[in-house]
This record gives sequence, structure tokens and C-alpha cells, in this order.
Amino acid sequence: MTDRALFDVDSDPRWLIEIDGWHPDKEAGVEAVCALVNGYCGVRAAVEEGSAASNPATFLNGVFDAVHELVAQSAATPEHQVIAAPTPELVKAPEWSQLRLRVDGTTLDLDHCELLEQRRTLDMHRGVLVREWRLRSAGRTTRLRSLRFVSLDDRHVLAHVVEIVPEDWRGDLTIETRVDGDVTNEGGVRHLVDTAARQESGRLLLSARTTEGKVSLAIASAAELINSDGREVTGLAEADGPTLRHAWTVRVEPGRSHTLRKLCVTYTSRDDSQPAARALAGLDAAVAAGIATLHAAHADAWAARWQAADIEIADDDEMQRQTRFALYHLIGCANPDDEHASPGARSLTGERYKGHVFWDTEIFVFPFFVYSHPPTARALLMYRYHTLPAARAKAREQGYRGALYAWESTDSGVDVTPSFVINAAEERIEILTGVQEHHISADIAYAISQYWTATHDHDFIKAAGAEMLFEIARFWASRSERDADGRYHIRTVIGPDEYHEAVDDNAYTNAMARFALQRATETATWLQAQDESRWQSLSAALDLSVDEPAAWVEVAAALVDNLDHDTGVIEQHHGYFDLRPADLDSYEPRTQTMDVVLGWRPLTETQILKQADVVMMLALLPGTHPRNVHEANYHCYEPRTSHDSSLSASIHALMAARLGDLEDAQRYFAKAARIDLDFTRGVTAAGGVHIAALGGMWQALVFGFGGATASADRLTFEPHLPEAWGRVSIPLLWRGETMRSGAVNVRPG
Ligand code: IFM
Repeated sequence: MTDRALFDVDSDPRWLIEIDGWHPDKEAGVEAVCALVNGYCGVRAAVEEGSAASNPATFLNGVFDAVHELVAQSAATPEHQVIAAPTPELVKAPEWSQLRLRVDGTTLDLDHCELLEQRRTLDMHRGVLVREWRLRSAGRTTRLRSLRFVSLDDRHVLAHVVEIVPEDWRGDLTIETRVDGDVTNEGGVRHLVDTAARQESGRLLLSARTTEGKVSLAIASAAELINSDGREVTGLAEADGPTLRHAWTVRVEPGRSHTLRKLCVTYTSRDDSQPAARALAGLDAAVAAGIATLHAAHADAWAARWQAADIEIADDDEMQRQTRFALYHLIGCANPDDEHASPGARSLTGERYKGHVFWDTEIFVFPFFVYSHPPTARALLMYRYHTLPAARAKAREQGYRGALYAWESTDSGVDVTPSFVINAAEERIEILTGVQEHHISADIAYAISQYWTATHDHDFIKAAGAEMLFEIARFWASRSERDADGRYHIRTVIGPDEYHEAVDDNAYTNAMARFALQRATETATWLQAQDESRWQSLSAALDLSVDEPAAWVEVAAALVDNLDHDTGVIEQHHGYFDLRPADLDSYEPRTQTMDVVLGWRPLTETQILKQADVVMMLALLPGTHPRNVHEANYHCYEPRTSHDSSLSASIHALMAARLGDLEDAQRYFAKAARIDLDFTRGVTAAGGVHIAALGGMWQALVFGFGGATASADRLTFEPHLPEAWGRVSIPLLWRGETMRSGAVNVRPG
């Protein structure tokens, strides 16, 4: 492949995210939206030479560190300044694609030159970022293009190509590419220490460790500069302090190009006990293969994933592009080869929520993998299996049995939810989700069940799934309290609607707990019948008597469900309808969340919901109630929902589509799609893309518009598709078989 072809992007704009020009105020969002992701690492699409508006970052999945000192977060308020307990966060890795260009003392970058034109293109089909730009400074015009990718074929390989062409000048140009280990997270927090750079026979190597010493990392780098005659130019390679530098000073002529080709390979002690040796060996292999071969293998790997994942929408190009945007980030958020990492709420594209893992993974993102790439789904469940000890400890600490998973989790599974936050109205809000948002444990049971149903991976259930299900059921049995009337209650919880805390009998929590208890009981029966010896060993290890599962199903049957049989409405939690009604429309148009508009305390006294709660439960458990209950609850709660969480819109799209209300369904689907892509509304993606919203879009398409329903023995479809979309084709893997062609076709003929 020629260098020229390397810069090619797909000719079909429905595969592209194109960002023209330069808008400093939107740059933070653009960097996240166009980030390169391969599940192992994520690279924000910052301009390589940096700018005042840039926030470049490379994140390595699962690399967390907490700084054990009091940290200045911001100078805004005294409360802001100190976090008493260190909160682990996803660490920024060395910046591997820094570019410095200088001519006659002038730096060629956006802060010092006039930008004549610029286009950044994320080619989602091939997983590459191509940038083309022209700069003018001191009467000199320079044309540049660059290509970056993080390989999906070999996830440790990072590639960068830059072509520089002076249009109308000649002179001495210094070209420098760096790997910079001097990086800090938001707030200036330094996680990488003991940074050491060295040279090893032409290759450069940077190594560092995190402050807690849990992870060591290494990045090896090689670069070459080729002139327009195809000849390599001799340059300088330097390992200096925390920085690796390759540099050349060349005489450039109008119309004659110089092309920089750089390869980096990174490993951490999470991957190998000798990350430096692995990085160097990996670099040798990558250099021997060459960028063209690596690019082709990477594009093939993306093609294979698209084959199993692409949802085709025939007649609506924008919807098609937005759907692919969701699929691109979903494919790139998780690594099937890593059982000890799971995507954070903003994937590997930004620092919001510090890379912490929420229920977003199991309930929003996970189904996409179940039906398009089961090995990734399995790895994500194994992450929860490996963090089971921490979940057991959390249950014990709160006085319960079994496993209570962390509301916010990192590498160990210990709950890392912060204890307070200062909101946009400058109020100090205690965060109770870490101690009260317990539905996460039921959500994980739901994910295990969904995976098992769709894959029939019985080995996983025997090895890990059953143990998690049993411990989760144990938790819910001990968490439920029996009243004199014989009914069970789950008290003092937060449901998905986080605007109401310490509530009793949250409908979502109770229904999901019931589901978990039932599924665990069925699993015990299944295991006893299928694999007596595994049942014996597991029940002995867990000290689980044969009677315990029978007790779980009793609790499940007697858990209150808040259903009013006359109206079909399910009260969101005990006393919800006694709260003050509020007319959300009267606050429109609004740009702030309702906790800011009303203030936290007054808000909690209203019926305003942050996000889908009863509607969420019905979306996940469609078979538990008849259609009239779905309708009654959608119509009851939809006007009360503020959608202040990005997790809400897609679930409303799903429910509205199921109910055949295509107008609402499309409105909510478009709202979900805009969360990251609408730069005119500010930079909501600045802290990273909203991976749950993107997973929710997939579910709205598949379970809502596509009407897919999985039952014990089959997958059925009852499509509700907008006429304007034309033919829609959805590929789904079901027990090893791909179901695609004509799976859903709205347009007869
Ligand atoms: O998990 C969500 C939660 O439901 C709402 N607040 C943001 C979290 C992370 O996305």
C-alpha cells in the first residue's frame, strides 16, 4: 500500500464523522467523539501538535491509580479543594503522537499560524483518524495530513503517519515526534512516576509505574522520515527524562513531501510480567511488518467486527451514520482478551467519572456484545466474577449475606463511589449511591441470564455464572425484610431514578431482585441435574444447602410489586404518588438539569424523575406484565421524566417503539443520538462519549424498533419501524448462528 492510500477514507459518508475547521469551544467534545478505541486503549483525537484548547489523552483499559494525598481539585470552593479519601481513576498514559514542527523559529501549529483549512475524519469502517490541514505563517503555506490508528488486530500497536508538503516555500524544517511521559490527569494529578527513558539499538523505550505501584507500563517507539524520492532521512533519536524524541532537520522544497512514519507498542504489567521486553519485541515485529501491513490487518479486524455488528438502515443516511457511531464506540469500548477490565461510563475517551464502571456496562452496553461478540460479553462477566470477593466484602460490611457489587468499580471491585459532589448550583450533595443503589447486583444477574439464554455457554455457568447468581440471590434474600402480612420489602434504596433516595420498595429494584432470585433458583436446579459433581463442589464451597434456593423463590414470590391492578400503574416506590406533581414542560426550554433548576432538596420533594425507572424495568422484563401495564406506565412516567441522565432517552425510544408509538420512539432515538454528536448544544462529550446511551441506542434498534425478544427457546421479531428508514437489517448471533438477512424488513416488497 502506498502512503497515499493510507490516507484514504471510506467513500461512503455514512461511515464517517467529519469535523471541519477549528472550534476551540467544541474541541473537548470532538476529541472524545473522534477518539480511536480498540478496547485495550483509547486515544482522544486531539491535534498532534497540541493547542490551548487541546486535552490529549491515551487511556489503557484497567490501569487505575489513586493518589494517597489530599488533592486540590479546583480552586472554586473550599469543599472542592479536598478529597479526603483517594479515589482511583483511569490513568492517562504517555502521549505517544506528539508532533512539533519548526521553521525559522516559528512553530507550525494552530496557536501560532493561520489555519487555512482543516478536516478531521474518523473513518468508523476502518477505525482510523485522518486529518488534513493547511497552515500559513510568515508568508509560507504548508499542507499536512496525518493518519492515526490503534490496531484492533494487535491491540498493543499504535501507528502515526504525517505527510508535510510546503506549498510555496523552501527552507529548513525541523520535524520532531515525541512520546511524552510527563502527563497528568485532570486537576494536575500525577499518576505516573519513576519515568525512565532509554535507547536500545535504535529503538526508544519509556517505562513508568503508577504511584501505588500496582501497574508498570512500557512504551517502545520507532520512527522514520521518508522524503519525496522515497529515501529515508537520517535523524536523531533521543531518550531524555520522561520523553522519547525522534527529530530531523530537513531542507524542504515547494511541492515536495516528507512523510513521518511512527510505530509504538505498549504493554503493562497487567499484560505481561516483563512489559518492557514485550514492548520492544512487539515493536520489532511491528517494524518488520510495516505500517501498510499493520493498517491492512487492522482494517480487516474492523471489517470482521462490522460483519457481525452493522445495522443497515436503507433510506435514512443520517440515522445510519449515527447508528454506526454508536456501534463504533461499542466495538471499541471492551477487550475480549481482558477479564479484569470493564468499560467505564465514558469508555476510554475521557475522564468524567474517572473511568469507573457502573451498571451502564451490564444493562446498557452488554447486550450489544451478547448478540454480536459473545467472547467480549463473557470477558465482561468474568470481570464481575473476579471482583466477587470485593462484592462479598461489601455485602458483609453492610450487614448482608452474599454479594453486593460496587456501585462504582475499578480494578479490584471495591466500591469507589465518591461520598459527595459539588453540583453546578454550588451545593454540596452527599452521594448515597455507593451505599444505597443496590440494584447493580440484580443487574449483573440479569446480564448473566441474558448471556446464558443467547449463547447456551453452559461451561461459563458452571465455572463462574452459577456462583455469582447464588451469591447475588443470597444477598437479595438477606436484603429483603418480611412484614407481618407475609410480604417481603426492600427498604432504603436508590433506584435508577437517583432523584429519590432512601426509598422503600423501588419497583425496578424489587422486580430485578425477584428476577435474580428466580434465576438463581432455576440455576441451582439445573446444576444439580446437569453436573452433580460441580453442584456438590460449589455448594460445599459456598456452604449452600439444598433448601436455600427454595427459600429464594419464596422471597421472590412475596416481594411487593407496587402494581395497582385497577389502573395498571406501578408506583415507582412507596409514597411516590404522595410527592408534589410538577409540570416539566413549564421549565422548557432549559439547559440545566432539574436539580440545578429547583435545587436538590426541593427537587426530591417532587415527582420529577431523573431517568427511566419503572419504564426501565418494563423495558428489561417485557414478559412480566401485559401490554396495558406497559402502556399505563409509559404514559404515567414519560411526562414526569426529565431525562437529566443520558441513560434515559434510548430506553424511552425502546419502549415507545414496542408500543408502536413511532413518533415518540423516533423523537427519543434522535435525542439519544444527539447526546454526543450535537456539538451545537455544547460539549456534552467533553468528558468522554456516553457509552450507556450508545448501548441504549443499539437496544432501542434491536429490542424496540426491531422488536427482538429472546425467550428460553427462541428469538422472535415483531418489528415497529419508521417508514422513512426503508429496509433495516439487524445481525444477531443466537447460539452460534448469525441471524441477519431480512431479519427485519419494514417495507413490503
Ligand atoms: O450509571 C449512571 C447513572 O444511572 C446516572 N448517572 C450517571 C451514571 C454513569 O453513567
